Amino acid sequence: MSRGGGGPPPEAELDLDGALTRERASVEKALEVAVARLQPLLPEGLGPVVRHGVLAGGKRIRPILCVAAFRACGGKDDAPIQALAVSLELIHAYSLMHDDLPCMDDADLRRGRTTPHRIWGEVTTMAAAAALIPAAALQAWTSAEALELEPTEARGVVATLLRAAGASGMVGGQALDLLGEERALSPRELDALHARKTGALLAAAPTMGGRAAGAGAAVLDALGRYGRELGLAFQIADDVLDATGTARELGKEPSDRELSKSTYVSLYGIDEARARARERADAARDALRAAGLRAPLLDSLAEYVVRRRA
Ligand code: GRG
Repeated sequence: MSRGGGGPPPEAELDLDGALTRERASVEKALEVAVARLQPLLPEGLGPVVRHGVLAGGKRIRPILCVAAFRACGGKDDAPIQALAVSLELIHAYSLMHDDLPCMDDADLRRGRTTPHRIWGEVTTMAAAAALIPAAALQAWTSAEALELEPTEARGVVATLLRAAGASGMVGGQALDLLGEERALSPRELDALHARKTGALLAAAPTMGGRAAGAGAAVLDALGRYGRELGLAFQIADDVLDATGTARELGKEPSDRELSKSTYVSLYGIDEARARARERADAARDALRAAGLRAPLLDSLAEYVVRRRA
């Protein structure tokens, strides 16, 4: 995969671990606020489930991508963008809670902890997770207002989130995944599935950040391409980790083989899957460079998604 594209020279090295620690701390604070706002509205018994599902760890890559893109596009105001960014994490949290249910992956462990349905039961977990979907939409809408976006931009930001979360994005991808179990998918089918299931929300994150900062069409296009490539790199790396990692390392039981899923590893083997993840990450970075976007954190995050250990 070519690097360069005529843009500025490669970014100076960034202390990614330090940056991630700082960014995660900001995300956690904003998530605490979002969850606290939801607590009094929830029927009795759902509060702790929401806290467990949203606040119990996680890499927080989606909100970090959103904030990083916002800053790269000249955005300055931190509190409202953090609030917007966590709308992505609320959607992500609900999806993991549902994904772990017995009718889907039937998982006991997530982020090194017992899954909520094993503690509070399926009905309570399903309801608590479902409450996060409209909460996320509201969170996106109120923070678009706080960012004082023009109505068109505000609508665009919220629509980007909801489209990525919905039938043409994550939910559609998950449905394809469930329906495709026990069947060998072609490379094209697997890419299409994961572009929706995992890629859509990851691609929405930088796009929302860019839109919130008032980026123009060319930059938004580059952020979209960056996000789509990074999304597929992330999923390929996820499949490699599932095939090579232990429950202790991953914080969850590896499950792809047990569920007879088509994965990038079943399709290509571990070495080629790793190489393909790296190609996608390079393509993501190329998209930034070709648009002349100086974005050291976004650049490093593309590297991070393929070298992460969990
Ligand atoms: C009922 C069809 C239907 C859909 C409901 C369950 C669901 C919606 C969607 C599932 C989406 C899903 C689980 C996608 C997987 C994405 C993925 C690779 C998750 C792991 O993300 P990380 O590694 O997790 O960012 P952490 O724990 O770090 O937050």
